Amino acid sequence: MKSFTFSHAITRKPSGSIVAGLRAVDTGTPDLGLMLAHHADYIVALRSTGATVVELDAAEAFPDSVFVEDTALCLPKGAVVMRPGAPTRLGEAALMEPNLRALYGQVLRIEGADSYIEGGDILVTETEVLVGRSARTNGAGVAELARLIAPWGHDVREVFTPPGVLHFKTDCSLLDAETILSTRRLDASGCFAGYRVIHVADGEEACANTIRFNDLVIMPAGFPRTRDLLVQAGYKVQEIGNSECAKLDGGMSCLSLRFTPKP
Ligand code: CIR
Repeated sequence: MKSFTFSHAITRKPSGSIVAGLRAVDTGTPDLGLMLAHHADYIVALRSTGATVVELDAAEAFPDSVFVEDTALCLPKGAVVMRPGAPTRLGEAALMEPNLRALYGQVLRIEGADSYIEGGDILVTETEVLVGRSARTNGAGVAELARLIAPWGHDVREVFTPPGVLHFKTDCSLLDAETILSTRRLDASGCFAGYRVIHVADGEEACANTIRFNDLVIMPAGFPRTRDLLVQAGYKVQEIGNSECAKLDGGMSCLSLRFTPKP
């Protein structure tokens, strides 16, 4: 099975508390109505590929809970519940766990008191699992993940999220088995040696967080030069409005967990 083909996705509806979501820089309060409309478009796009999309209810107690990707890593043989490094997000992982148990035979958990790791820092390719250390993901978290998933046959490679960038995948995405979409600043670190890399257009770094979901590359709207590059490279591109999530440093990958569960 390819690392970009999925039968399922889990999403969570944005809640009214999203206005209190974490952000590096305040660029304005997100508009819940517009975010809900974009979120609905996102789910339509996922479903258009034939996938089953689980829509979880909004969780008011957790302002950032729409960004479900950070709560778990979903692999073919099982799921691993994360330990988010943002204190306000720690409880989101436990909230996600029963939903994964309902779909997967095996669900493990990052448990070390010193281990922190968020799904946004993890890029799964055909051959390896790249994990970027960041302000949210530390060495202990990476090491614990590596121990947990080694028996499932996964090699973890620790890499580094550029300073000032929220997550590793803020700056990159998997486009197909060999190809990564990346900002120049992340690719310059050398972490993608051996892969084919397509750079986002200069000035369009904010669209590096896209997803390949079955036959679609789902990217944020408003980045026409990168969109054209991807179309010319032969990808089927679907643009989704992301203005409100972008105010909270969120993008296309953050909004779903994507997987094919094994019972
Ligand atoms: C946060 O700072 O945690 C949220 N406002 C954004 C999370 C984005 N998630 C992701 O990139 N996987």
